[in-house]
Amino acid sequence: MLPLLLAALAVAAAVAGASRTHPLDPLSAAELTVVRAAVLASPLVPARPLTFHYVGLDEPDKPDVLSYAYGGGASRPVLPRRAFVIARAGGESHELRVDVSNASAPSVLSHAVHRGAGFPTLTLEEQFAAVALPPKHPPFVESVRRRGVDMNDVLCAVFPVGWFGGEPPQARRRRVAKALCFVAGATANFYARPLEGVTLVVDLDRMAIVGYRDRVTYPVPKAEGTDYRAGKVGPPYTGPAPAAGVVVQPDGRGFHIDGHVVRWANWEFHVGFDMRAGTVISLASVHDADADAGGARRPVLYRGFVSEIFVPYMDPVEEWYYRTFLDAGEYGLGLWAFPLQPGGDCPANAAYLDGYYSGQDGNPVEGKNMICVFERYSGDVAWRHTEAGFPNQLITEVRPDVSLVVRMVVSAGNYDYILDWEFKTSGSIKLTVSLTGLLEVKGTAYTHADQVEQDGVDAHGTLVAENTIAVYHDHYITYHLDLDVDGTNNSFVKSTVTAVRDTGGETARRSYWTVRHEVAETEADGQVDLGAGGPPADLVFVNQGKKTRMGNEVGYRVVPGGATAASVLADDDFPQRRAAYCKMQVRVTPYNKSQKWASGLYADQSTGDDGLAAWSERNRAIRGEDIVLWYTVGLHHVPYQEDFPVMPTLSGGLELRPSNFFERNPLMRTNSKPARHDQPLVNCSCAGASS
Ligand SMILES: *[C@@H]1O[C@H](CO)[C@@H](O)[C@H](O)[C@H]1NC(C)=O
Ligand SMILES: *[C@@H]1O[C@H](CO)[C@@H](O)[C@H](O)[C@H]1NC(C)=O
Ligand SMILES: *[C@@H]1O[C@H](CO)[C@@H](O)[C@H](O)[C@H]1NC(C)=O
Ligand SMILES: *[C@@H]1O[C@H](CO)[C@@H](O)[C@H](O)[C@H]1NC(C)=O
Ligand SMILES: [Cu+2]
Repeated sequence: MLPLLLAALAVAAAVAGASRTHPLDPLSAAELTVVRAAVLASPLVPARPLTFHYVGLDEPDKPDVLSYAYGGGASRPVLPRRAFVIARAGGESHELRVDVSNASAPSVLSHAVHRGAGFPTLTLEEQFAAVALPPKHPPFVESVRRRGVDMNDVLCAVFPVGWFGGEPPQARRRRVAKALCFVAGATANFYARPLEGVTLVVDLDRMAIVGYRDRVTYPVPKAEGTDYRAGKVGPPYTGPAPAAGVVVQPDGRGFHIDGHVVRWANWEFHVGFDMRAGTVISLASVHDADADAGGARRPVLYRGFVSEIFVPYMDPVEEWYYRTFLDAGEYGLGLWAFPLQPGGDCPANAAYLDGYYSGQDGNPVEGKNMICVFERYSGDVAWRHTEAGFPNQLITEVRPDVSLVVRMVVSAGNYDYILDWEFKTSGSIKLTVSLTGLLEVKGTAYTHADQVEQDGVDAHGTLVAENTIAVYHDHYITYHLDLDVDGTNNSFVKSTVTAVRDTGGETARRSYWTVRHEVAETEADGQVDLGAGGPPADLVFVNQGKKTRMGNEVGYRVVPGGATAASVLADDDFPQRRAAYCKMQVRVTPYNKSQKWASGLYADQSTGDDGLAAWSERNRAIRGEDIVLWYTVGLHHVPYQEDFPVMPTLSGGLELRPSNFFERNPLMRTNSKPARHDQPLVNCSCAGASS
């Protein structure tokens, strides 16, 4: 009895000790432990075994959080600490809300059984269990033997099956996934060596193989030339090696982290961690030195996170048609984030945050160094001017562009996504996603592109190595960005550049352009296809109740940062129905605390009936409301040989840029120090460069 009691006391102390807990802090290890105990003790879900598929913060209602964050001073309300849980038991998905405000008396506030389509995120543990099955499956053993492969070299991975029609009662549908296998052998890059043609189907609830196919046999691509580990890649190119980078901050870091709150220059924001979304940025606000209040904190973003990453492959053949991944909903971005490597993933001046999530058994799992925060200076200029107009005098003013980056890396199987939030003293927030990692490749008999051409077939990809086709695919990274520009009452304005013909004028000019402003009334007006080839427009979130001293409505605009592909799949194609939102890069919806996941709460085997596209079809009013921006960064990925065996980073993103938000350029008053040239910060032997 004693050890148990002590453990309970320790948990209570840990929760009580966190009296400084911010209402948006992710659930701590101690809180996750209390959630687990409360769910297992609840008579509402008696069936066993019970597995935890999602445990996350059920954040307090937005008005309460806003008054906590901006209400000021000692009158901060004490807000409840609650968890939202999705658990599987008895073949059903259970939703529970658990209050853990008092660790010694947690209470289950609500319970519901999910009756609609779709299943929760796959746990890591069940994926490990599933990939252990094939080597014990006699037909698979035979397939491996027939290909002359040693079973000890075989590794498998779990692939969600998607949804391809059929309308049986959703609750009766089996929770299945496919297992595909690869050959490691002499390489770490087993994804480059598929056992093409072999597909296993695993029932995840029964943890048994329920389907097996060995349809076609292609040679397993060779291991040579596929490894990416240092020492396995052959000699480096000749020529001078790039010097190792250095970061020197003689006065130390410029930012402060207090719990999960980061303060830097004119910015303040909260960094959270979620097993599905990964990094969550909340309550981002800028201190405005020019504001009437003098240094007032002005809200910009209430909550922002990656809501979904949709990756459909473009080969309709039996082994590939279903590969239409929803990485956040099916796999979990936080679950597949791994410790960042200091000096490589993040520079030497970075600080790190850990993340805790629930394992399948509900026990907390610590993820070390999940998120890094660092100041970046890459030699760029924030603003400058040289004035040569004065006789005998040259005025030059220049400020270095130092920004603050919050980074996470998600390695969902073969791919790696580097997800950056960059805060700039100009008031901008830049969001960047960089793709790297290993391509998903298909085994083939082809060894040269001429053979493909002679056969006159669509290879559905690029031959990147002998017997290896890198299949065409897309990446759609959808951000949920709840902008609150100087408050929650915002409108979405399209400011369109409009050409005007002017022939009867006083001068010889015949045309010019001007800007027409159009306020979006409903969700239909809030949809923008950036690739539609219409006239260029600025997309601005404004607060129509707040004006600058000049009388302009304060705003933030959305600046696409390249990568604006939209899905070209047919509207009635099943993967497209599940991710229908990918036809428009920009959508605006009214805020609803429950509408977080673009692909729906239950993404695995979802049918698209509960996602962003379905919600915005209600065409609700969005003018003068609390509204949310959904922005999809899209890339059609045609692989090239340089993407093999590991892909150099390819980036896209967007910028949220102040637009009549400040009275003038806020950089004038930021406290950024130019590098001192009397004391060089880096040791550079320039004489050596000519040798
Ligand atoms: C927490 O719950 C315990 C057990 O019910 C109770 O004795 C205690 O007063 C509660 N603490 C608070 C702060 O409500
Ligand atoms: C939102 O702002 C508009 C413009 O200032 C105003 O007319 C409207 O009443 C506001 N709505 C709410 C709910 O405050
Ligand atoms: C909020 O979203 C949920 C989930 O989509 C929906 O059931 C609910 O009706 C929405 N609430 C409002 C007020 O629209
Ligand atoms: C630069 O070189 C000087 C002289 O060799 C040395 O004292 C100093 O520590 C070096 N500074 C850095 C940042 O490496
Ligand atoms: Cu790709």
